Amino acid sequence: MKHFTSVQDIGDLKQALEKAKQVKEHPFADQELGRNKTVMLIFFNSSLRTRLSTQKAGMNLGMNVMVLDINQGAWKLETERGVIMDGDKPEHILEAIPVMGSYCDIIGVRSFAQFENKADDYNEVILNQFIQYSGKPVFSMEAATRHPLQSFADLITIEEYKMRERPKVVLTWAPHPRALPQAVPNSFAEWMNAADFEFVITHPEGYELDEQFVGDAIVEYDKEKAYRDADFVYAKNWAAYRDPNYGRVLSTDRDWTVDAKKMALTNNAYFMHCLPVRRNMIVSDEVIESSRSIVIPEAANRVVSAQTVLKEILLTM
Ligand code: AN0
Ligand code: CP
Repeated sequence: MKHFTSVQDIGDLKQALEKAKQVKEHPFADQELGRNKTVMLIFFNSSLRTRLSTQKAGMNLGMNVMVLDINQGAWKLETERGVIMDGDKPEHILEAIPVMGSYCDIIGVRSFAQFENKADDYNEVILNQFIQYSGKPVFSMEAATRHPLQSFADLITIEEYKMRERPKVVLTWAPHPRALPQAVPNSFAEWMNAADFEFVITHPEGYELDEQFVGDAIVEYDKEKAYRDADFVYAKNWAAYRDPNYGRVLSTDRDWTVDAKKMALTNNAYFMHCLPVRRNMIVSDEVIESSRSIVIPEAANRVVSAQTVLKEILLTM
């Protein structure tokens, strides 16, 4: 694997899951593989899980790990070519990227959708500049349109907990006060479609996702109907995708909060969320604290997904 930005880069999913299982069972088996190799984690946005789990994954592989928060201590970066740089940004990303690439062997990038220009977001302008100009393998730690390390961890978790071969997985929109990217739901949909589960997406009118990610999923606007017989309920907020509302909050209707009443419609479903989660907006205290909530093992599997991906990149270097 050269770069890791979407489900397509991981290859056969069954094999990837088998590799992840090996990594989880023997986390220190590949300490030699990463020796004297440096992974650099670059954050344009906040993070708890991605930052720590990817560092841990690198350490488990014997790698050196460097972390840079662009907005805390680095120079503010200009990202557009051709601008006269007389404003508040002292450095251009076109120099910063190859410089950072010269200090490491693998680069991880977190760069959320900015909701300023839909085309820039959906063309992954920032992530692709890293791929083009760093000269190093690049992996996404949540870019504008996808969060593949999260989705891979989600898939690993579902495989661990599922009681039938083809479980019913429901992705439900849930309310949130601020505009959040579509990366997590886009990516989750992409991975669930690839895994060929019974996959249903439910959201209020106006929250339709990009069709390239929805794929063959069933979109059910009646949330009670969607919840029925679900084995997994995966909650996430996202801002509107469709024009003219791209990046806007259209609803904060708490009728969509995941609560015990809706969970009672399911096949005793497990509750999942990528975290961080706002309690009693996205999910009630009762549901997230229940024995069916698997958000902590889901987050723990972020080490496994990151380590599996880093290992695959190291193996092809
Ligand atoms: C981010 C998002 O919704 O994309 C990161 C989730 C992993 N969440 C927030 O900004 C709260
Ligand atoms: N789930 C996830 O990516 O969390 P962080 O934003 O804390 O990294």
